[in-house]
Amino acid sequence: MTTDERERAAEDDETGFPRALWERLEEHPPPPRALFAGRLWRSPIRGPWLTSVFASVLLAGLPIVIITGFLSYDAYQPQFAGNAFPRGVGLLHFPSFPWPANPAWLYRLTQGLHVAVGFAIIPVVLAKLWSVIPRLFIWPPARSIAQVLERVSLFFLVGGILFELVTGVMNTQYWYTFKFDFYTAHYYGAWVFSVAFVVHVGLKLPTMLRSLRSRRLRDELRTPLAETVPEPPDVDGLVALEPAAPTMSRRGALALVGGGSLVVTAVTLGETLGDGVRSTALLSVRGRNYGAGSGDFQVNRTAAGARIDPAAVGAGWRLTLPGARPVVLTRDQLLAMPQHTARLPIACVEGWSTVQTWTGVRLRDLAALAGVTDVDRATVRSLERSGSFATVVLNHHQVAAGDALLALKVNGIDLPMDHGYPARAIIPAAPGVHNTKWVREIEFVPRSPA
Ligand SMILES: Nc1nc2c(c(=O)[nH]1)N[C@H]1C(S)=C(S)[C@@H](COP(=O)(O)O)O[C@H]1N2
Ligand SMILES: [Mo]
Repeated sequence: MTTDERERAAEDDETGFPRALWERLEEHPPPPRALFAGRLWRSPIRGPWLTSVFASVLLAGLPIVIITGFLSYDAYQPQFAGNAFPRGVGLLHFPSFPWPANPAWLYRLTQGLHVAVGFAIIPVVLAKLWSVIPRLFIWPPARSIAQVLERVSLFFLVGGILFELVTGVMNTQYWYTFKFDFYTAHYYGAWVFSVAFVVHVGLKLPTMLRSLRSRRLRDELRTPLAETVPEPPDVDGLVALEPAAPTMSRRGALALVGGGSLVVTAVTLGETLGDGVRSTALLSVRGRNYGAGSGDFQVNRTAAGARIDPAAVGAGWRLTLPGARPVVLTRDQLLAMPQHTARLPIACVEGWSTVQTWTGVRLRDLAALAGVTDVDRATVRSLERSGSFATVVLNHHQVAAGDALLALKVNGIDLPMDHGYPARAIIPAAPGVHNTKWVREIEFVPRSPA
């Protein structure tokens, strides 16, 4: 459409008769397009304005999900071999930086947002896809190189968001029916989607802004079903050429989608916020209510599940600090060291979190005991010897932080077996996975070898 035509179309919009567009459609009737637009997709409320409203919500929400997602990758500290995540990432390395150790709620916030906003946008994504479905059937399918490129980017955009939402939700539900590794797949999917998203926004932002201006939200919210009429025909073919009678107003559609988001949020957010409100998380697969005891809170994997030999955590258990002069400590010796107490969250990548009161020995005190004053990193090893929890590498912030603990107690009692007895790491601001349970060894690596 030329600028001239667009101006005329805009003028005609005011009177409800977009002559220029009609003329254009009559001059170049694209038969299959008319067929689908007229017979198959007949909703009278589908049109560029409604699409743009959904788009603007996604334009606000998706960057939050994308950024917090990449931050989560960083929080896993993939620059350290041993924190093998995501496995097999070669070229697509997001620049890594040492994840900070404060504020303590950092990962709880970023990952909570990732999962909560990710859930909340699901109804909006579905509505947006519904609103543009006629575009899937435009004819001819390949009119120009530019159009082919746009459609290829749409394939990655739509495929990418659906893949990310489905795998993300499945991960929060412990539903690993897929054969691939969740983290690797979700990470590569994130790159595919993010690039397609940036391209798509670049191509469509002007259309979105123009379409948003074509109607006033306030007026739409006042328009009942009886007065709902289609938007003027558009060059993109979203508006039905033979619209059916309306069964829902635009404000009804917005309320339906918004209500859907609220319901999804209401049944998932409790798990993210944790503790007091957890019982509201109807979609939680982890149990909504724990007992009132000091050790009664979310368990990611039980000692039995991790195949921890009860004999290995009895009186014979020792903590080893390897180094130039290795240090071997009993639990009583650890308890005899200065104890520090901190209220810290465990915030899992899966979106749940819980805040508890932990007591134990500061990691930096253990480093000093091992003779390492200028710590570069520390490798924490578990009695659990296989799988991704066997070793975790912590950066220098995470060792130096005053609240970074080898915890021996929680809420005033000895750690329960399932929470990592005899000792577990509790690292402020870190993802839950870095809070290694059933620790047997911590190797402090100095910045410059002594
Ligand atoms: N050895 C070991 N440590 C572990 C895990 C594990 O399975 N094995 N799970 C990790 C994960 S993913 C999380 S979120 C927290 C959960 O701690 P909790 O089970 O005490 O709630 O422990 C972390 N430490
Ligand atoms: Mo976790």
